[in-house]
Amino acid sequence: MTQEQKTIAQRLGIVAGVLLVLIAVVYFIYSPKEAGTGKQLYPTGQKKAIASVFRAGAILVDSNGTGRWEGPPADSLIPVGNPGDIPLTGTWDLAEGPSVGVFHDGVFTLIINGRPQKFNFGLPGDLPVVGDWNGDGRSKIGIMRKGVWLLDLNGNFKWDGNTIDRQMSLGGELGEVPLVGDWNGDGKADVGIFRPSTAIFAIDANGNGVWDPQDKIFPWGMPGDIPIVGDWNGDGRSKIGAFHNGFWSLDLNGNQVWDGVEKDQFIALGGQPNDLPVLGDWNGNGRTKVGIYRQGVWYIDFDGNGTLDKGDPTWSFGNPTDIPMVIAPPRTKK
Ligand SMILES: [Ca+2]
Ligand SMILES: [Ca+2]
Ligand SMILES: [Ca+2]
Ligand SMILES: [Ca+2]
Repeated sequence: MTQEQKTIAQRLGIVAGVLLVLIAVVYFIYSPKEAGTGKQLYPTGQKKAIASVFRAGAILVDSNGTGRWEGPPADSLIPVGNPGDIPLTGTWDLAEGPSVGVFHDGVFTLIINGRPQKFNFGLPGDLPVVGDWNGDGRSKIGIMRKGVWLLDLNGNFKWDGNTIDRQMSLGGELGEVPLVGDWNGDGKADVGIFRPSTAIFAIDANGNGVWDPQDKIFPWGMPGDIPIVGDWNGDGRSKIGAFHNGFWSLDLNGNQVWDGVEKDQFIALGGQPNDLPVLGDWNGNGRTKVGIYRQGVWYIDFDGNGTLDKGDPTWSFGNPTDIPMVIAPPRTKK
């Protein structure tokens, strides 16, 4: 090899090296993970519930969990929905993690891999529900229409008929509130209703998608109460409760009977006219705790001792006309 050939070889080597570095840099910036899945709304590996609000045309998420709005990229602003839509949250895609969406007149618009995707499921006037009906870890959609439920059991966001998906009957009176919870703790979401006119709950307690003698119908709270669902004691089963003018009653032991404050829980928290109840596992210890959304301020019982004290933070996230949403990973079987 002559000196000239050596020099050319060296230069070619340098050029090749530089090209490799450039390719690596370009790959790093535009790697499939970054380009394909979009931004995760909820930090990976977390268990704590975080704040979010629906505002006409957008959902804002406190993605970094600081309890205040810092704007993108620390937090997330997702343009989706219109005034009057019903906001939803769920883990539509396991790799993406907890996400959001809206329902309007039989159309679900869900944010999947960072993009809005529309699914026709149900009709105008239906009430949307979200749950992990088959226990695979992913949230699925469904609707309740005057006591008739259509649940997307196989999770393809389409109604495939009641042999592949699930149709069931529970409730039927006007004004009933659909409820979703894992009443029997098997990792699959079950349904129920609250009838505000008479303060009656009815739940598919054995979670078999059929109303049968093992299910439960029982009085709880007072007419006009707002029904709530959570795992108050962290045993893996969802329980019910009721909120009314700042007073909360929780069926802590999950037997569908009020056993007094020794075994169940009574909480006084909130009570101003426009207070909205918010529920979440604020500290990630496996128990659902209560909180109040008041005109954009979140007063949350962070440590779950049933009272607001100095260990409980106050979050400023949202404005007076926003609808609060709590975002967290789906519960899994214990
Ligand atoms: Ca389906
Ligand atoms: Ca269940
Ligand atoms: Ca049943
Ligand atoms: Ca009880």
